[in-house]
Amino acid sequence: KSYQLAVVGATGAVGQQMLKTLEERDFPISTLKLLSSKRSAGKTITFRGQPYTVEEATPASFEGIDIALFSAGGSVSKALIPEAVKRGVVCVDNTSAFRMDKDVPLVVPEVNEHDLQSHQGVIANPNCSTIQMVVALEPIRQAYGLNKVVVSTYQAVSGAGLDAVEEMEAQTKAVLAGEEASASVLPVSGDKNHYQIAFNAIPQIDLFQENGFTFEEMKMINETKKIMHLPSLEVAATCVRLPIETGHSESVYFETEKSGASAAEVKERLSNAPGVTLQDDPTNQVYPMVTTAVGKPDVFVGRIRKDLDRDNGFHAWIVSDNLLKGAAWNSVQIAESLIKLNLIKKQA
Ligand code: 11C
Repeated sequence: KSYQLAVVGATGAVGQQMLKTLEERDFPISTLKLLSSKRSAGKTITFRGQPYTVEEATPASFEGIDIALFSAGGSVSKALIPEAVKRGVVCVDNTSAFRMDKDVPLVVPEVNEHDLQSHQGVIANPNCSTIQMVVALEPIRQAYGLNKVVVSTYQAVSGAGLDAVEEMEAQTKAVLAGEEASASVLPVSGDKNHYQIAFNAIPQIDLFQENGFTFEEMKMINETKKIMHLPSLEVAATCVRLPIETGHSESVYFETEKSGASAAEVKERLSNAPGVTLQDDPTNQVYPMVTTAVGKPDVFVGRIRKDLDRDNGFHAWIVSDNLLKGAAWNSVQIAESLIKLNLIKKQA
């Protein structure tokens, strides 16, 4: 069986990784439609050796499509996903547009693949920084329960799109040449002030909310509870942007429900967990790093140690490619799970 697939946002940072992942996974595609906003329509992209012209996404684009992967921003998803669903398309949405809707499953296959069963045409792909954290925390929850999570992130610029990556590169060159570095994208294009990311750390990802947390931090908090089905889990997040092109890192403190597990037992659980690669050997300086994680689909976990004061507290360092497991790979994995579970109705 093969499927009529549409990729919306095909020219973006995530869209490009989606196409690469679909090629690598040999995804069963009968016809492929590459769609984008008006701005990027007309570009040519090669897929499996064939040139495709990117078309502007409109409601009519979705006629006859079985599966659509959306990564063209929240407003595109909000406008077009209802139109696609009306036409019988199963949509995997990589934006935050529908993530917290109660009828929309928010899925990381290693954690809650079973939630796909209840989909009504839309499945949301979580935020990148949430995904890598829950992949690492789920095996802990299964073994010991989970009460509390405190995370600080060290996030790459590609999370904010290709414009942000270009801005960082231009600023880096300018600073090294002793010139003024101009900023117009980061920390977030929709806010009043813009700051240099080159040689900097910016403690703002997305807009501030009334409670003092940023939207990125609130995404990590709310999405984690939803994906793990733990509404009363205590979660706090501080999200920081660093001048790294791709690969998010996270320092995570968590408290388990059961006390008494050793760091060695936690490592053992993680070493057998799906989607996790354990890299934890301090005597040989083995730990996860962006430079070794990028380009790979897994979530890399290390630096696991028991808290010095709390018997149920642990610290870990979690790294993953934000464009792969954080976005493109997780979306393609959701599509593969939908096929495996027979949850896509093929259209005539
Ligand atoms: C960032 N995490 O690094 C964001 C990007 O909700 O899917 C992903 C935004 C989202 O800026």
